[in-house]
Amino acid sequence: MTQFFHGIDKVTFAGADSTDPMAFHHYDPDEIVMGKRMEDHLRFAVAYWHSFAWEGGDPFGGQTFERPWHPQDSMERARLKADAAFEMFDLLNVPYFCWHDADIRPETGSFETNLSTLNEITDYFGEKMQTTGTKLLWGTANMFTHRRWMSGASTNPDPDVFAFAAATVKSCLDATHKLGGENYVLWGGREGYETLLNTEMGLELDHMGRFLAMVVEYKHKIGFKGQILVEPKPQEPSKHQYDYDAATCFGFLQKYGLENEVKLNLEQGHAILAGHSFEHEIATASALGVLGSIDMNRNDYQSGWDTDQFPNNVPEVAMAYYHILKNGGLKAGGTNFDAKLRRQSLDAKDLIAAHIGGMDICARGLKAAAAMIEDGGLQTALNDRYAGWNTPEAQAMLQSDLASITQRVLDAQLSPVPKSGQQEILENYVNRFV
Ligand code: XLS
Ligand code: NI
Ligand code: NI
Repeated sequence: MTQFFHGIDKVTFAGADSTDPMAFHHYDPDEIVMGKRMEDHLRFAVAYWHSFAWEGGDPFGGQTFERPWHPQDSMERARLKADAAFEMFDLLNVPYFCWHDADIRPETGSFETNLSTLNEITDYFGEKMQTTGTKLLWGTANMFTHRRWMSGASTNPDPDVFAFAAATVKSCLDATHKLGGENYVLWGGREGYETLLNTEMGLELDHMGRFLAMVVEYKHKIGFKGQILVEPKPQEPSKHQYDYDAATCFGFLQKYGLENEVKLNLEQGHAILAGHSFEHEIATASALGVLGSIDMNRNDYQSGWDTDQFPNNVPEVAMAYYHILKNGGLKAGGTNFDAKLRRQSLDAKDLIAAHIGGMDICARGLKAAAAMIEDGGLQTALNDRYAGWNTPEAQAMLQSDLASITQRVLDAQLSPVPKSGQQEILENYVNRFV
């Protein structure tokens, strides 16, 4: 046991009636939901960056957290951080984790040194994964913090930065592959622009498309079987980001012929920033066949920032999982808590409690979603609403043309009668489950 988590016991399922703040009340990994263990539905992952690398700063103040592995400038402290991280995965019995290269090794500014420390620390992870059984949901490259990325990574006007980005993603994909990662994520926080006055947008999009194609080519070359995922976000840190939302990303993938190779990692907070609900983004990705994985962290509805908070709203989470279950579940994806503590939450206990809360909220949401699926009320209402499309005339119309359809409207003297959309009735229905 590290000193950091000293005195904190393994978190267990104590049931809904328990008042123990350090126990699960709803998340029981072995509970069967729709024929599958809850753990296998939710596939929880801890985000290394927010939980272990973030130091508690905000735009007005610096570090508030004092961790024994701060400052994060040596391999010795990188290993200490890993010891604490793996201890927490074990305390929470969380099956997965995710990392950026920059979270796990010190930044030296030299590609060569960063590469060797990345390889060294991921070997260390490999040993720990063997003993704890924790798996890697996804790896990714941080191509937004260091000043070299300030004008973009693959969309940078400087080809040397494109090269640096290519080498960086190669190294992170190699490390993800080595650790048996099940996905690889690309989030382009700086792939966008601040002003069109200095931006050649078409060129940048072409470079980003070619870059992603190279990632896919390399994945096949090394035999990486995981999914390649792009994470949409409309802005922050860039004023305008090219991967605005699920629909925009799909259009981009199609333009560059990658829609069958790349799926999406959707984040609730990013959906909110884009002016959508999380279920809108999930349903859009499902409809377009690109639902990959989720980052289950919310924003604050008043501040308008990407505040990365742990989920705390069961009805919202329930509708997200409803659409996920309707799509056949998360498959190779998972539920990653890309969420951080509030900067006043200083203690190790706060970090554990945050994950307990997030996991419990997701468990409640999943169970409510499964109950709605099993009851079938929403599906019956949808079937009724679209029943007209089951008739042979309606199906034939889709194979027909405007002139013949017009003739049928005239011949049959069609006069459509509006029907209620029953929104309130359906909202009341959902309220029975959440
Ligand atoms: C930032 C993103 C980031 C990605 C991984 O807003 O959510 O954390 O998930 O780079
Ligand atoms: Ni985010
Ligand atoms: Ni994210």
